[in-house]
Amino acid sequence: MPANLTPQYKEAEQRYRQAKSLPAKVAALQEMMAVIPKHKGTDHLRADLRARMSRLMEEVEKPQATSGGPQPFSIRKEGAGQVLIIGLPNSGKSELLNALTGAPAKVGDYPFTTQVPMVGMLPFENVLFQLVDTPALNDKDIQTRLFGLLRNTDLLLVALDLSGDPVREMKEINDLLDQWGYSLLETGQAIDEEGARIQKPAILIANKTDLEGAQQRYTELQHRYGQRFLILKVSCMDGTGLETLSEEVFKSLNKVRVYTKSPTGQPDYDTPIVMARGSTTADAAERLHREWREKLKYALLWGSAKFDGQRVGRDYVLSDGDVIELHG
Ligand SMILES: Nc1nc2c(ncn2[C@@H]2O[C@H](COP(=O)(O)OP(=O)(O)OP(=O)(O)O)[C@@H](O)[C@H]2O)c(=O)[nH]1
Ligand SMILES: [Mg+2]
Repeated sequence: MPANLTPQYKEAEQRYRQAKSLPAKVAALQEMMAVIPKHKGTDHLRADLRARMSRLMEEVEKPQATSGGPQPFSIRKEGAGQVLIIGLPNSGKSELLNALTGAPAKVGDYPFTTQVPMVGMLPFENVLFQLVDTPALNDKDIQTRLFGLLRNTDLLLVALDLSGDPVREMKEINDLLDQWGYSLLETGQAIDEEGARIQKPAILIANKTDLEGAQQRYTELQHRYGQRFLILKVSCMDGTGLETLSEEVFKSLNKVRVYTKSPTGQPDYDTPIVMARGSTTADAAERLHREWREKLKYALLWGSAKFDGQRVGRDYVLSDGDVIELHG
């Protein structure tokens, strides 16, 4: 299988082999991923590079036993899903976190204000998402750790600046993601587990719509990327578009909320079980209590059932808002 590797690739590979430090290895591998010819013949090799990068990232993310200090880029997931705000400098990532969650992220009218990720909780009806503001994607000093953080996240909000050139920004972001082995999942596209890239669901956030000329740039952006991605027009300044954002986040995360009730009681609508779309009554039972998975014989269902209180089996696929009564 001829891979037709270029001298540039071979040079980077040599540097990779000789690299002594972790950052040097990542940098060389990053270059190999960037310059490798992209065709069928290199599919295997690219998947292998991506796996190597994953392993390196794991090492990067691992808390250093000696340092003992805080690990700001290693964030424990909380809530119904983790959502990362990414983008270039000054696009309003931190302002967006503040506007949506009230978290006090530092905002500046100069680039690279944010140096470490910052977390807030984003409410939608009766659930909370973990929203994370991140440093600019093109900040070389934090790239290794930032792209490590991207690996396990559930959804990306790509912040674009309508006062600049959002189409160019989007291209630059795509290139950076590509270099680090990522790609954005497009509308209607299913995740390809075998693919050479880590695909991440994403919503484009066209920010600063309050500014002069923003509408025209939004139209251009929509024209260029609207078929492939959901684009939301927002302003952190006057609040435009922010009310609907959390609902779109919920939809993009592909989750359902299910409520349980006892035979005599009422469902508790304040504490949903949040599960991936496609989950079954047996999955819900397990979330309630581990033994319930084995114990469950059937459930009574209100919501997506044909009639209230319909009896359904263990493999019944639940819909958002369903109420179930478990029977062992
Ligand atoms: N007019 C207007 N200005 C905004 C809006 N959102 C953010 N800004 C301004 O844009 C500048 C950059 O905002 P930040 O939130 O710091 O941008 P950032 O993407 O976090 O920047 P880095 O941390 O440097 O990557 C600040 O001066 C904000 O006040 C908006 O919706 N409208
Ligand atoms: Mg910031």
